[in-house]
Amino acid sequence: MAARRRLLFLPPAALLFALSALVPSSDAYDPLDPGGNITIKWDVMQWTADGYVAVVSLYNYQQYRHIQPPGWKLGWIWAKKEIIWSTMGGQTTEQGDCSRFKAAPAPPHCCRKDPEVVDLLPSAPYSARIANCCKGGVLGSWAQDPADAAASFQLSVGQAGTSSRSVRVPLNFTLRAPGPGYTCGPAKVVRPTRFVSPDGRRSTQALMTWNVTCTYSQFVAQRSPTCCVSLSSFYNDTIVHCPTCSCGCQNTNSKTDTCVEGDSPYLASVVNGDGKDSLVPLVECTPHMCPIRVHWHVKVSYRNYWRVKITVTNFNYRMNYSRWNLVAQHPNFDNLTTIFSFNYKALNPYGTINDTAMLWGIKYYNDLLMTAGPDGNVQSELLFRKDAATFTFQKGWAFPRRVYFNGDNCVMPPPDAYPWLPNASPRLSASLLLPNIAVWAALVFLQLVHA
Ligand SMILES: *[C@@H]1O[C@H](CO)[C@@H](O)[C@H](O)[C@H]1NC(C)=O
Ligand SMILES: *[C@@H]1O[C@H](CO)[C@@H](O)[C@H](O)[C@H]1NC(C)=O
Ligand SMILES: *[C@@H]1O[C@H](CO)[C@@H](O)[C@H](O)[C@H]1NC(C)=O
Ligand SMILES: *[C@@H]1O[C@H](CO)[C@@H](O)[C@H](O)[C@H]1NC(C)=O
Ligand SMILES: *[C@@H]1O[C@H](CO)[C@@H](O)[C@H](O)[C@H]1NC(C)=O
Ligand SMILES: *[C@@H]1O[C@H](CO)[C@@H](O)[C@H](O)[C@H]1NC(C)=O
Ligand SMILES: CC(=O)N[C@H]1CO[C@H](CO)[C@@H](O)[C@@H]1O
Repeated sequence: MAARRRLLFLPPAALLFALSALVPSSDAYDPLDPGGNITIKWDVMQWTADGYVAVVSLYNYQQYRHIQPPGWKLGWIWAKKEIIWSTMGGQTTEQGDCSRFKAAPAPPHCCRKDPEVVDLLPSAPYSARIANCCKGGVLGSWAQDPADAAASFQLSVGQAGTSSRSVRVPLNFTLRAPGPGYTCGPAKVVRPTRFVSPDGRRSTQALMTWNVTCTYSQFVAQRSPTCCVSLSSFYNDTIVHCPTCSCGCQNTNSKTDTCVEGDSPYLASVVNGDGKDSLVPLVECTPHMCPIRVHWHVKVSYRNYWRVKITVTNFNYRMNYSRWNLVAQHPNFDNLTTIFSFNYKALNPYGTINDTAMLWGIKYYNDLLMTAGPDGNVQSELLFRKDAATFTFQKGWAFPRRVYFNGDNCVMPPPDAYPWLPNASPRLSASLLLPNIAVWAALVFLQLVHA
């Protein structure tokens, strides 16, 4: 009964999405950003006495998924016995065992079979930099920060042979951001890149280029959800809270392990204590236990317009979300008229329906979502033009179909819990429809019997 009511209540599009969300998938396909990937490009720039110098670049082609501090880590496995003599703009996390190079004038930078490179910090000295480096591993998203969506470092690789015929592309690339989530394909040798000088008067060419494509999946990240959605409206006093245990449950035995009470006298010591720099969220105790809550409030209905207020609240004591972003899907985004205090970009992955919007903070104003507490929220209002053919407050139409925060899908309340219009309850429509279904089924049955 409950399941049927839920299905009747869903609009067809939402039903499809709800069904697709039920099927766990390990592939990294994101319907709102179908082409999203991070491409890693190796350009072999010159041969050296025993190897080559390569510039490695990361391009974040994802519309709304960025990499926050402490940044990306790129690893691979050498195909032969390569070593890294030196780096610029990045460094490996470990040197490894370089004892077989005792005779070398300077020890190699890294002798591991499986090196892992991190970006240098913005404070890196000039002599260690190359173009596009040294952002502390932060990579902007394509829609939000296209100018900051690329990063590069340079490697001087030894023992790889001295001609293109003996170079072997590295294997098994891994990209961590810095945790799991990305899966990288094999390196593919592509046409060497051409570089045009700034004045456009000369072009140079890499000797060899190979590309690797990495895609993200929340499933691979094996993360519990990180955000949830709550709803309210002017036409119904009920606030529909985030579903209980959206992102985890409070462990009643040892509360301090999983969350802290906002008014706890130990708050400061817990926040600054062990694990201060940990990536594991330390959240305020709530029934939903999510680090982030997105609240969608249907605020006013005018004659030709209607207004929504969005509030994003941070419950995580350990994280300032810099350059946060939100993706929301609602059929009325094709007639968004005004948006206050957030940036907006229509995402139109399929070229026709633009019912999906990306929202993010205005630089230096609200692009930093502060840690849990009185300042830990950002807000905006959206004004939509009513389209007489589709607009309705019934059946939860005014609420979003799905919401992402920083690229992760947020847990929505079940559709049959959405605030109802007075005198237009889903129970009513269900009870009106059910007898019809029963009558129809009886007719079909009778026809079968009589045939
Ligand atoms: C990666 O993204 C770029 C830009 O959207 C796209 O052109 C390319 O086809 C994508 N690569 C793969 C393997 O999906
Ligand atoms: C590289 O990955 C493949 C397939 O995932 C695996 O079979 C192989 O053992 C890996 N190679 C190394 C050296 O780890
Ligand atoms: C390789 O990656 C670069 C950088 O993203 C891109 O411009 C180029 O088109 C890619 N080449 C192929 C064949 O995918
Ligand atoms: C968050 O940002 C504020 C102001 O920039 C800073 O004082 C605070 O230490 C930061 N907190 C964390 C956990 O990074
Ligand atoms: C819908 O998409 C089209 C094409 O991408 C764009 O020109 C238009 O501004 C979008 N509409 C709104 C309200 O953003
Ligand atoms: C408001 O919506 C809730 C469901 O979220 C429902 O239980 C309640 O009856 C509604 N109130 C009115 C006045 O319709
Ligand atoms: C009421 C109204 O203006 N509706 C418009 C919403 O947007 C679509 C597509 O942009 C138009 O065709 C409608 O006229």
